[in-house]
Amino acid sequence: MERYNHKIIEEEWQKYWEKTKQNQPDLDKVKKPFYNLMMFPYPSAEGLHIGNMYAFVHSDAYGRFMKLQGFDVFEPIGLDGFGIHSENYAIKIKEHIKDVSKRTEKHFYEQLHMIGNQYDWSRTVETYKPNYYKWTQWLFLQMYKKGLAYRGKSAVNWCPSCKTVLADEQVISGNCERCSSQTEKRQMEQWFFKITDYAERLLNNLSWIDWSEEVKIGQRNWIGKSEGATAKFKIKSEKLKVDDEIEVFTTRPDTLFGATFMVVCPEHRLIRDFKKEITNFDEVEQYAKAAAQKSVVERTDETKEKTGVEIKGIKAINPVNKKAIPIFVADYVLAEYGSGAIMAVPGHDERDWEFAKKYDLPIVEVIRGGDVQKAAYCDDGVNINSDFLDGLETKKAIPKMVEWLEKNNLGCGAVNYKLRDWCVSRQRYWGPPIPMIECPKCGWQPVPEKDLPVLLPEIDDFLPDGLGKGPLNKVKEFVETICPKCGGSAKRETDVSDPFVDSCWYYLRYPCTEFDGQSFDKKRLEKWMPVNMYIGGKEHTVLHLLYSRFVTMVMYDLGYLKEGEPFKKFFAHGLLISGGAKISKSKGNIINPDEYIAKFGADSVRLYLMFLGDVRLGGDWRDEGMAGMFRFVNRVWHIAGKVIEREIKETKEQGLLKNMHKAIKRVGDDLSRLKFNTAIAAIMEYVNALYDAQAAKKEIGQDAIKILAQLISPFAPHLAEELWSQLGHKESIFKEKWPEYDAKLIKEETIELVVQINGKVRARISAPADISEEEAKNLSMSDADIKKWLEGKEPKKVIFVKGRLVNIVV
Ligand code: ANZ
Ligand code: ZN
Repeated sequence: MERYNHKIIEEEWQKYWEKTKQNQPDLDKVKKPFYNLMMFPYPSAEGLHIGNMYAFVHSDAYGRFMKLQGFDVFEPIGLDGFGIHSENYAIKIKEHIKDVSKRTEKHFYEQLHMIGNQYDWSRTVETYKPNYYKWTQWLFLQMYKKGLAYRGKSAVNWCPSCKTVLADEQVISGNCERCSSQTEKRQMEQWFFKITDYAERLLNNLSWIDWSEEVKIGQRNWIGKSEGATAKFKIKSEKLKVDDEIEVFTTRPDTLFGATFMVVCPEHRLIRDFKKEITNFDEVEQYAKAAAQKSVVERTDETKEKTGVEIKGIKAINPVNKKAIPIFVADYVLAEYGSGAIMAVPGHDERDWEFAKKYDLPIVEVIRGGDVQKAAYCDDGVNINSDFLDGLETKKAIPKMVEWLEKNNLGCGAVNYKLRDWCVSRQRYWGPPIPMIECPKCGWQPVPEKDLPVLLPEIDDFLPDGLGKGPLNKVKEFVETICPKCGGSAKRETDVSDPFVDSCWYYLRYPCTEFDGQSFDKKRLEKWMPVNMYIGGKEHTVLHLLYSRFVTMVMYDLGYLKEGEPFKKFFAHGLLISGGAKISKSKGNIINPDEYIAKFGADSVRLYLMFLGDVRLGGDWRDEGMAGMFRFVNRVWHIAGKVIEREIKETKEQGLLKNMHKAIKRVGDDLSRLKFNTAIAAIMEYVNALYDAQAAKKEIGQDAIKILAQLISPFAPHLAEELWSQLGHKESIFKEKWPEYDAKLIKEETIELVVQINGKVRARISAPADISEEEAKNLSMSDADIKKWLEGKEPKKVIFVKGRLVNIVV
């Protein structure tokens, strides 16, 4: 056999796949559909970097493995090209976003071809093409019709650098998700999707979908459900008789007897409504104005000293004991949560306690358990100083108080969510225009569906001006239109929608790209939804993944889909770093995959990326490692060539057969659990065994190479195809079934090692039956799940039961 020439081999097989259309399943005819989806990429204009490839090749190896299991795998690709990210880049390099996008798309698809993934290239989707965004606009209209899209004024996040509003989910610790600038709060009228209507369902379904616990916890926290009660406090003016009441939300209605003051947020209506009665209004207003400017992060910073101002001239009446209590304005109470006002219980809430200490306010103990003059006691306990609640435990006291509030018409049981509605309008150019028209007579009117798409006009000056309107506002021909209801002159909405609206439904489009007259086809999707395996980054825990679930539920409710959840299984990959550091331009450690593919071939790059460590945890790219993997691929090539030349059909040697079947089992088991790196390690051991056999002059049959080609095929598909064809096969290796192992041959060679932490089973890993105590410990401690459970804690003791279990005591 000749020297290994990846260039020729890889080109040849990529052409072959294209010619035979073997990666383009007939979506209506196939019997065992498997939708293998990789998170929608938004390519940067520099092209794909190695971090993107990292995710893509894992997803592909899994998809190829499923194909070998006999599934009809559909693996689509496309690009999410609309959005601030691309637009900011175009502005930076002073080119038109349209030209940049064209160039990016070309380069992006070229790069993806090179890596050899089994994409169905006949079904690509690009969000900025009118035949796609027409349906994004259609989606908006469905939301509007269902009363789930509305225009509302509220304090929204404003990015001064991107010059647009952002959704809450796009603000990460107070900073813009796209450009990292600090965001501000602005009172503006915007379009929202009412995701809060779905809060309970979004939460409940988490109990059964097959996602990692980490991502589920992220969504649960973001939705942030709290159960408690609302209570009404009457407001009393010292000068006048005014009849008003303020509602508070509390998770601890059982502590009402301990509420010794009230705190409202700086934005609260009380300050405006009682302007005349407030005797220190200027001071209050000054504080409120300054506080309203601060970010949520600043306001909720627990390490910062509490500040506030008493609102003099008015008092609140505690509904249970009718005591008049002072009212404060303080920034630690947020406008967006609950009712923007709280009953402060300093004895049992830390923030309130700090505040009470600072302003010398009474602290009353109502739950027994600590010394509330020294610190707040925040746990459950037994009520005291609480009249009809005295002697009751928290679990009983809460419902009793709720009952009392309801009976006296002073409040009721209530549930609160942290989740806010999704702000979807953006004052930018590069997105789908929101299909709404404002008529001076008829108000807001939706664009009739037959008039979609509302085309994004081509304009030269697409820069945002930051005055609160998007660049489209400057385009007269676009803005001026006719009211669909009365025919009078009207104006188009000039905001575009958030790129997350583009990406919240793309997986419905992939299987339906040929349908021109509809966004997606219900019957087609009955077969293809929900997605079987979704792989992507966990940074989208509350962004894309939450939006997609919401939109799928709405489409389901509208009768367009048969399933109400989009992703049966979501698997989060870790991040690739390079030389120990995050990959970034400023660190000078950008890895351009094109170069490495040219030098070592796609197969070696793929193998290396998947060998770097547990994909859940990410990996660290090192050039030496890459070169080492290239040597391994050459070793595979060399031994295969030698064996094929010799023309011995069957391996008879028992030791080698054992190795072969062990490898089949290990690679298959590991791949089905997405343990790519250990699967590759098993292949390497097998290759070593082949070399040992050769050195010992044992006869190696071609069956040994056949198995090697099959085992390596999900990782190195070109190489596998080439070996397969040299073995005399006429069809693609991917038409073959994954090999089966002979259980008798490997009996008791491997066991399932149960790993416990403090006696609880936390992982099961396959290990050699004769594994030593030392090895078992090391293997357990390096398991990704175990690492996560240990949270960096050092074990106190490790108990080992030979052939069975490891128990780590911490
Ligand atoms: C009285 C009380 C007594 C509270 C007690 C807690 C402990 P979660 O669990 O996050 O939902 N709160 C209500 N609205 C607020 C707002 N807009 N800004 C800041 N804090 C607010 O928190 C609910 C608790 O957070 C509520 O219950 C309220 O304080 C406070 F021993 O009311 B609690
Ligand atoms: Zn009109």
